[in-house]
Amino acid sequence: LCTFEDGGRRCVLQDPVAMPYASTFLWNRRLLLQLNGRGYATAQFMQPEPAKYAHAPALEAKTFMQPEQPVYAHHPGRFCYVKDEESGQLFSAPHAPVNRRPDAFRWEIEPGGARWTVTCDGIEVAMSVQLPADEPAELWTVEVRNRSGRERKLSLYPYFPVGYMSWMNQSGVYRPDLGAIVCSSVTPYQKVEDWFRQREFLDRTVLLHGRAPDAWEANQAAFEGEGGLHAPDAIALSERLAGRDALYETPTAALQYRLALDDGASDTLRFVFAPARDDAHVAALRERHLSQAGFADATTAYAAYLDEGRGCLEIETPDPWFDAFANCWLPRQVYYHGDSNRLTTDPQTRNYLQDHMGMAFVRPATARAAFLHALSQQEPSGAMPDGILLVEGAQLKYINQVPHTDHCVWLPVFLEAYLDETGDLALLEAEVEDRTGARLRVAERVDRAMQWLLDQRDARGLSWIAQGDWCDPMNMVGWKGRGVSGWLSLASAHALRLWAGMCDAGGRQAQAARFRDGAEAFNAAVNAQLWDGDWYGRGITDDGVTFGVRADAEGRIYLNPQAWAMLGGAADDARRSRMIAAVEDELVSPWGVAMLGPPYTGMREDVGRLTQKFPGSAENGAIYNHAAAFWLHALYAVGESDRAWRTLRAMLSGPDVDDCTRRGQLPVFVPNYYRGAWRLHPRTAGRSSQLFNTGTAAWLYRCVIESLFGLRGEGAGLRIAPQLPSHWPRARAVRRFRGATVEVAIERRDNVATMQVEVDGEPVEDGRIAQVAPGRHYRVQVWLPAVGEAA
Ligand code: CEZ
Repeated sequence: LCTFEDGGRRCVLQDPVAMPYASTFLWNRRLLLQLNGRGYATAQFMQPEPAKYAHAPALEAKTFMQPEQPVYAHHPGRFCYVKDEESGQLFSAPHAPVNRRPDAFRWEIEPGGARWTVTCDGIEVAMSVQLPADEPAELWTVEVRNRSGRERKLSLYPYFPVGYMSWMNQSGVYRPDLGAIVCSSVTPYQKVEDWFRQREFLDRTVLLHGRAPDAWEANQAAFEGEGGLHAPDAIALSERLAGRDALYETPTAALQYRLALDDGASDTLRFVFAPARDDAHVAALRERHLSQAGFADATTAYAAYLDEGRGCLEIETPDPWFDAFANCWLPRQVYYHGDSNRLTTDPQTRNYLQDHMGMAFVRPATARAAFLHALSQQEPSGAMPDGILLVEGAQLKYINQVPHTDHCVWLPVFLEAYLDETGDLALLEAEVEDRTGARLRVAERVDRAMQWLLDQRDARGLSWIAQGDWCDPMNMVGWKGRGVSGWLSLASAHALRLWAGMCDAGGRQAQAARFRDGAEAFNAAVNAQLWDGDWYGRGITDDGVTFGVRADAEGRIYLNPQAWAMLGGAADDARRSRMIAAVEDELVSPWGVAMLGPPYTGMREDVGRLTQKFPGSAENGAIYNHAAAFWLHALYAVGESDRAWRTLRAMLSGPDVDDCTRRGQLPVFVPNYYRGAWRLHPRTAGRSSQLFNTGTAAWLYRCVIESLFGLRGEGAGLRIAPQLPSHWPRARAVRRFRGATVEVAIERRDNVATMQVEVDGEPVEDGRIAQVAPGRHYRVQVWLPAVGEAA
């Protein structure tokens, strides 16, 4: 059903219906394109806010990429109909809209593109897409080959629906002078000031062709007629598309090529599908891209772009799917987040800092710049804003207008990873000017942020939650100003302890002591107020009700407080084992660890919007991978390697076919959630959100590098302490670290009581390369105790 090829760099799905929503995504800095195997697509581009150029027939959400997007016949997509001129038989590639069962189907997903090869009645159609490195445009190739053993007369109809563009003004027309179907619109607006922003918009959607077609259609209704998309009248009832325009009617872009192919003969067509501003822009698109050389240039440029984000680790383990994911797809997803900032102009501060925590392992200079940029938007109070504005004129929108109180936590969390990876202590001394003109060193700014966390405590010593913390939709625990977050109190303790450690290292003992005391106070408060016997409660509402505790029928246990109590030192050994046991009992499923349980089945007004989400979806008890990744990180922190491995591997589908079809997820990205609620809704449990925007990627990559393979920066050196699952007899890795290459072989061996590390043949007592020299190549051998003898 689904396999990896080319050393894991190509993922292939062999069936168009078994995983109908399985998807991949492509991006550049200005365009995001999610494609599913059947050809449906969801895209957005930046101008500078996210905008659409292919629309659904009805209104669609534009705030962020939506989870589990359904598709329907008119869903945007990129298709090619094929008609046998003699028999009238019809099929379409990739699969929709005709949905005819193909004789062969292959969807190949690669880091830089996707390609479908579909065969029906001896006609093979290969459709592929790639992107330019830095321009909103899709470059499509359609190749048709006659493998039927006889001569064939065919019509090929690339069909790129454009959908309902605008209620103010929309139209479509074929422009022979531009070699394109040009669909024009005016982005709707009402406020006069919007016009001056919008007049630069790319309000056209164009389908440019390399070779001139025999016929075309720009009118959606005329194209479909009574036959609908499965057998459009324009194709089924006539020899030629009729060449109609759309005049304040829904436009479309359909072309027709009439081909006579001898047996074995083939033909190749190229197209560009893109938003455009005006004629000159359309002409420039043609000029730049529409040739074999233009496409080849784009391939090279995009490959170079991807190469900048190739990550710092190559591994070989007994699990080839995991290898493919960790070597290629995971760093790619981390890079996507860090380089595009999820294609928003005001990323949530916590997302921005965590995404760039991941970027520290991929392109540290970008991570550094992002951290400084975030700090330049710190409030004079020390608070961090809800979102970080990335471009001139950007505004805090949507969720960023809702006050959340956790943003400061992510500063030391970022710094820990970044400094371990780079050793760049100079960052702490860099000066950052804020909007008031105040210039402070990074260290002083983080001091202030930590002080802000300390200040935002109630009389019990717990953190106010306002309208949310890490959990976005937990908006009604504290909106009246009294409710507190147990998780945030624990996370603050962790952040303070991390920062205290960095203060120590920088010779700032007084600050270190102050923050360490603060952390202890947080932990003591949580231990006094929120320990529920077997786990920590999630918080206390405005009305003084503790929730996330055994007494709750729904939302009885939340994962995050347990994870962060382990990270931040609140839980002693006894509590830790009780918590781990409780998480096993209540939250662990075959698809990973759920974020809370049992899911809420109705609104709880003192918890908020999260309880209204569908049970088992998103924050309401899904296997929310971002939260599971915190848990993973915590498990590694306390040496729970086997449990950690199970948590980690459950984030990834396959290779088991049932697992793949149930999740519907290809192992080419980690989705933000898999459905939970396996007791309430067993039928849908495990199903992927198909949402590739997630803080999971950064944490997962960090855990693989620093914990599973145990190759973590420490001061001027590299600490080597792999935590392989006990059923792995061996594994290998190549780690790029501060300009050096470290080649690692890990093996279990009888008669070894504790881990032993040799560097270039010499035993190293503390498992550490003390001073890593750039340019050097190290050979590391790690011996682990054979299973059962682990010390
Ligand atoms: O967004 C994510 C946020 O981007 O949800 C996480 C949070 O930590 C991230 O910062 C957990 O709450 O509004 C909502 O209800 C949702 O919570 C979304 O905003 C959610 C989506 O999954 C978007 O990716």
